[in-house]
Amino acid sequence: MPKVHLLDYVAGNIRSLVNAVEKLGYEVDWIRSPEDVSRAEKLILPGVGHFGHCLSQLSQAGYLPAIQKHIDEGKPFMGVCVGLQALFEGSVEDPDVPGLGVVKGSLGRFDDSIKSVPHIGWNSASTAGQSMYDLRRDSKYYYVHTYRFPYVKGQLEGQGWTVATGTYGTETFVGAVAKGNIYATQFHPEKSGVAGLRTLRAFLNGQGAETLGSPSLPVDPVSSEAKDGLTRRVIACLDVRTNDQGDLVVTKGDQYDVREKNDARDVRNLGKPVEMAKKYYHDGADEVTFLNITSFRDCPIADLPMLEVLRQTSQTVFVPLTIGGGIRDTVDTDGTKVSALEIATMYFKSGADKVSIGSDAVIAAEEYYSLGRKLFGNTAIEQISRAYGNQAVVVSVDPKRVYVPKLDATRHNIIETKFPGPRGEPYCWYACTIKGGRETRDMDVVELAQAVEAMGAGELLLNCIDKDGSNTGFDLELITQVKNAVKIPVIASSGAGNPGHFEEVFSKTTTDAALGAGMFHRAEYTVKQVKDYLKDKGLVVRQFEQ
Ligand code: 1PR
Repeated sequence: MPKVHLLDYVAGNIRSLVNAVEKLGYEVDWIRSPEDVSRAEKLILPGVGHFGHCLSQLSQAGYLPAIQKHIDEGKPFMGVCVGLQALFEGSVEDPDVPGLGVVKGSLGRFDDSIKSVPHIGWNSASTAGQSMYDLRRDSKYYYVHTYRFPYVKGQLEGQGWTVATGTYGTETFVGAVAKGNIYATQFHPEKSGVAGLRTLRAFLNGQGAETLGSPSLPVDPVSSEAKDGLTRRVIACLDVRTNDQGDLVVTKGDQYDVREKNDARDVRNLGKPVEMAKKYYHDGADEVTFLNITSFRDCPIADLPMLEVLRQTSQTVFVPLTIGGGIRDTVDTDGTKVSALEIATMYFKSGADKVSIGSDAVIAAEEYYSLGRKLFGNTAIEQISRAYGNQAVVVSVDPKRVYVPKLDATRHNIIETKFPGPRGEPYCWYACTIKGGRETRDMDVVELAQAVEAMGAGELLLNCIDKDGSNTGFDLELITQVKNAVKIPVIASSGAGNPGHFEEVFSKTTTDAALGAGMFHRAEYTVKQVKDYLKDKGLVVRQFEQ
């Protein structure tokens, strides 16, 4: 098998990149010291997390001169995400840390005044008709980043670079650059489905450099109406637990009750997690989320069943994978203390791209307010986001409605609702719960959202216990309240019953993504049907590429 060298500077989840490279028929050889770099023919610099962390690690370990030499010798080099950013001179993310300076210019932050930041999702990498490592104008690629190099026509081209761009809101940014032996992408090819594997293959096979800058392939007429810009993200969610027979199954509750309504009260068994994830990937799901809804308490941490689910899924599913459930400081069966960060690290090493924190986030938020909104860097959210970047930390919220008769009936953030309570109450607030909805806390969803945003969460998975499994559509009032309270992206969840509900949530709220579970598991609709419906309604979506 031909080899490609990956630089392991211990900066985050690179399992997915290894899986993608192996899928394309290459063997990964690790670079573990600067001396190893001279052995590399093709070198990939993956990048996750902070610009400063990445560059400081590389600098302290003595890698920078070795990378520079590799590039200067004309050997193939690819940077991914922060690996692209490292090629620039610097970034406002860490102004004191210099980049490699291979590309002139410095990165800035996305403007979050009218859009969510980080920029998470599927966007274009348009090359204005020039060929660049088999990037296609009609394809979409998975981005997740807060800092970007703004595109100014002619600026980088004047330095000899071929440039691909994406557009987020009103900002057009650099999605990829290439020149001679160098190729770098802001998006993650290893998470960009078939389109991502195609461009990675072009780099590995050495097919991109010779044709760089020449006129690209004609646009596929079937999909040529596809526009630039971020697509509407559709996520499939699998609630997973062991049933009473000890099998790991995908289940689905109504208002979080996952047992059949008959006398036996068996756990609903809707299928096997890895197989179902694969099916949703092929149906065009933009992401797959696994929620371990029971804690698997009696199991040694190293044998957590979700680790194996992730390992197997990430070998064939090339879209982002999120894992939630049980991410908190814990004590192993042998009495060893294991931190939330260590558990998250195990999940990242097994192929997860994001971890989702539920109960522990509520407890941390309570502490945050009780300590006068001060942060001490010790919560799971802070520790994991510091190590892996904010984009790797999702907070899963399990709120439920509490109706009140008057605006001043509670200190909590209240909304006036179009759906009055059982006694005609015209107002409600959303109380946060923990332990899968079993315990309600004196904290509202706005308080939680703002606290976890301050701690460094990169995204909110906004469930709603009242709507869960109801097939009656998303809780638009809840989503609007939370969207107005934070800048980070929000994933609307709970209640999806048909494709129209997805269109409704995207057109009536500013949600950044929408998630469905039961309607997909019960085969009432496929992800593809949802995407086709959204497309018919004029919304931009990513279609699955064969
Ligand atoms: O508290 O950090 O250990 O995390 C536990 C995680 O497990 C949380 O993310 C919590 O939401 C989830 N969870 C716990 N118990 C249940 C349950 O159902 N009994 N599932 C549960 C939550 C909600 C959604 C669901 C949507 C869409 N499931 O993920 O998929 O509501 O469903 P629908 O489209 O069918 O309406 P921790």
